[in-house]
Amino acid sequence: MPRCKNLLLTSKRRKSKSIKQKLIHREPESLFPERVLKEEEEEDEGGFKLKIETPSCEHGVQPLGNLYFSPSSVNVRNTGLGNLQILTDELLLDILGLLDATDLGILATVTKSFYIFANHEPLWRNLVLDKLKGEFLFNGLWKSTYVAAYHPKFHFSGADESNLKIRDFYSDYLFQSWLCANVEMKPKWLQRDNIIRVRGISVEEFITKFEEPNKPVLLEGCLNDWPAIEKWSRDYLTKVVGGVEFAVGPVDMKLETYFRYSDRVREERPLYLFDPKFAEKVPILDLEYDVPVYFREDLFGVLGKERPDYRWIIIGPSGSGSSFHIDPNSTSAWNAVITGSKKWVLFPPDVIPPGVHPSPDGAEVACPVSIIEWFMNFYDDTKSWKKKPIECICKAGEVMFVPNGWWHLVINLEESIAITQNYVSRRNLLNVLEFLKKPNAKELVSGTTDRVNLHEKFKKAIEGAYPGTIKELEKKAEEAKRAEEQRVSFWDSAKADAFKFSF
Ligand SMILES: O=C(O)CCC(=O)C(=O)O
Repeated sequence: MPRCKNLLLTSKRRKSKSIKQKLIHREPESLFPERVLKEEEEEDEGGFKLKIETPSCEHGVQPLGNLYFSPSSVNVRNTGLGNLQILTDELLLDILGLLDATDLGILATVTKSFYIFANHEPLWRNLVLDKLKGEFLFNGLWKSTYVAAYHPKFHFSGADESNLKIRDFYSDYLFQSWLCANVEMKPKWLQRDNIIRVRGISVEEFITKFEEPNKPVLLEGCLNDWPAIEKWSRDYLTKVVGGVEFAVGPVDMKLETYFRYSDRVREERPLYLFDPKFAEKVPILDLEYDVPVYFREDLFGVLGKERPDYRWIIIGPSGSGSSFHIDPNSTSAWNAVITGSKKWVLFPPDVIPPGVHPSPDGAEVACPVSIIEWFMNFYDDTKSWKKKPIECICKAGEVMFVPNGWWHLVINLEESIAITQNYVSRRNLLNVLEFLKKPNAKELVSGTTDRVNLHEKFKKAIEGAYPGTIKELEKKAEEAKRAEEQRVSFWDSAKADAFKFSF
């Protein structure tokens, strides 16, 4: 995962999972899958609707299933790759990712197949980010952005060059990549709303009903006095931040440059602005929001400047977001939407979301699919599960409470600006200490450079600032554990007695 907050997540490219059959049962002559998708959508709610003004699939690439309806039965993908045809598309693209722009350009002239692979936009995105860092003027396509930066006098011959159609090229991988960049969220993915919403509850009620039992909740009406709610428009932010650069994936970018990109982007995983130092960089932003009353206890504060990263400004276009992860260092979090809206899907700590594969030591999480592909391929799996995920749409002015250990995925339904903070309170202090003490803390702990010593430093600072607190919490936890064991054994014996009586 490119964002620093989500170091637990190593995002891997999807395995090419077969595209839903319905996409491929089409007339052989239909070379433009998107037209067919639009027609199918009307009558079959299992189809996908494309965003308006979706360009046809890059260079006319079709899903592999279409090959079976092709009169020629030739896949130009293979004939044009020679001996390399045995490689999977992913592997081939990984190899092409080692080439520089000139070699890619040359390769694109070799065969139709190489033309398609060497023009694959994510390869050019990597080249742009690698070479130009955040200093690029995105013009809608990564390749032409790259070329414009290095050869300003060169002009693409317009749409023709960037969208040359190749007949009889079939690839699920490339087709899926285009589909994911252009598909609309289905209404049924947005419908489920089973989160508890509260307004104006007391801090005590929040603690007993949600924080203590570690349950998510959506808090309404607690941002009313934030100046940010009134002020943080695009124009205002661009003006107050001036030339300051923010963290966007692997690079730093000026806000203006980022908005230029996000206005034109159409990709499966849009770059996301996620900056942990925004308040230090632009102190006025710090003055325009306030920690909601429920989250004022902030025990990592005892570490002063040595505390791990804990607050972020988040900005992203529709379709951007965070794929499944658990928040760092066993902290809980709140996420306040200032403009826009976000769809949330959350699973409790004991339920691993479908399609997600954490390593046994928890140091890595492989989530092979993008957010949108997760909805396409895994969302429906949870329909029959007893433990359903918690879902909702969090709108401007609302705050999500994300309890520690919960898996969550978030997708922006429109351009959104949000603030999130991760925190430690007495309710999760023991969890956090236990997490920091793990033998593989070096891999697990994030948001700080001194990962190994964080446990000792934090424990010592808490003991200094709040003497006796850790002991007291440990005693309480021990009592709660004993009470739970007694409750379980009472029911076990009651069940055993009932069993005896029934004979
Ligand atoms: O994209 C978002 O707003 C969610 C961020 C998130 O999940 C996180 O900060 O842990």
